[in-house]
Amino acid sequence: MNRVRNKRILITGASSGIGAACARRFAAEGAELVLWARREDRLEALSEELRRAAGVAVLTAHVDVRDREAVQAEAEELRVEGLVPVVLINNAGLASGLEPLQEGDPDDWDRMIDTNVKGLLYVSRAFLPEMIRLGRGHVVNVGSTAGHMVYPRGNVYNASKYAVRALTEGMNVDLAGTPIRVSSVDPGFVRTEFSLVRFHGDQERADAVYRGFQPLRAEDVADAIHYVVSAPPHVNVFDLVLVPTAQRNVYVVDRRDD
Ligand code: NDP
Ligand code: 8X3
Repeated sequence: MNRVRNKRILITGASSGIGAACARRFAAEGAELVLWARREDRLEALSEELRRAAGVAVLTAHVDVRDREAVQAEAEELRVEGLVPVVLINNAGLASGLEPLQEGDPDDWDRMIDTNVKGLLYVSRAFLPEMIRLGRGHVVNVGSTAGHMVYPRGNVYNASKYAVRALTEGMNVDLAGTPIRVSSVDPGFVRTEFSLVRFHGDQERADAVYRGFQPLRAEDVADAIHYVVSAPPHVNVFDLVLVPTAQRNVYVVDRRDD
C-alpha cells in the first residue's frame, strides 16, 4: 500500500546525500515535495530531475535552518498557501572537525549545535502548531549512531546527536494526545558528502573513513525513512538504527585491505 502518494513531504538538507536520496525515493512514490537547503543551484537541478522523472510537484527554497527568522518566514508562506507538510524530515546536519575537545574550534561547535540542534528545533517549532491544528503530521529526525555511543574526538557532534535523540523523545511526550508522530532514524556510516564537510574539503581524509568496507548508501537510509513514514497511522517507529553489516558499533568495523 502506497501511503505517501500525494502527501506533502518537506525535507531539510535536500541538496545532497540522505536528503536528496529521500527526495528521489518519495518522488518515485508520487509524493509532493518541499526541498530546503542553502545550495539553491543543486535544489533546482534536483527538482528539475524529479519533475521530469516522476512528474511530481516540487517546491524548493533557499533556507539556512540556523536562521530562525528565515525558517519562520518560509513556514508562514507555506501555511498561508495551504502547503503545510504532512511529513517533516529534519535531515539537515553536519559534523565539523574531529579534534579532542581541548583542541576543538568553537566555530565548528557553533556550526554543529546551531544546525543539528537549534535548526531542527526552529523547523519543528515552525510547523508543529499547524500540524496539531490540522490533526495530522509526522516528524522524522535524522539522528545517528553517534547519538547512542560517544567516540574519541566526536565530542560536540556526539552531543548534538544525543540531543536529537532527547528531542525525539521530548517531542513525543509533549505531543501525547495528538495524532502527530515523531520518529528518529539513526544511521551508522553512510557514504555521502558528510566526511568531506567534516574534514573541511579534504577528500583524501574523507575517503579514508569508508576504506576497506561497504558503508551504507544514502538510498539505504532513504529506504528506512520511507518505511518509517509508510507505517500505518497507529504505528509510531520511535527509533530505527541501521548500520552497514561490516559495522557492529561505532568502533567495531570490519575493514579489509583493498
Ligand atoms: P551531506 O553533507 O551529504 O548532506 C547534508 C545536507 O545538510 C546537505 O544537503 C546540506 O545542504 C544540508 N545542510 C547543512 N547545513 C545546513 C543548514 N545550515 N541549513 C540547511 N541545510 C543544511 O551529509 P548526509 O546526507 O550524510 O547528512 C544528512 C544527515 O544525516 C545529517 O543530519 C547527518 O548528521 C546525518 N548522518 C549522516 C551519517 C553519515 O555517515 N553520512 C550517519 C548518521 C547520520 P547545503 O549545504 O546546501 O545547505
Ligand atoms: C555520522 C556517523 O560515525 O561518522 O553520524 O559519526 S559517524
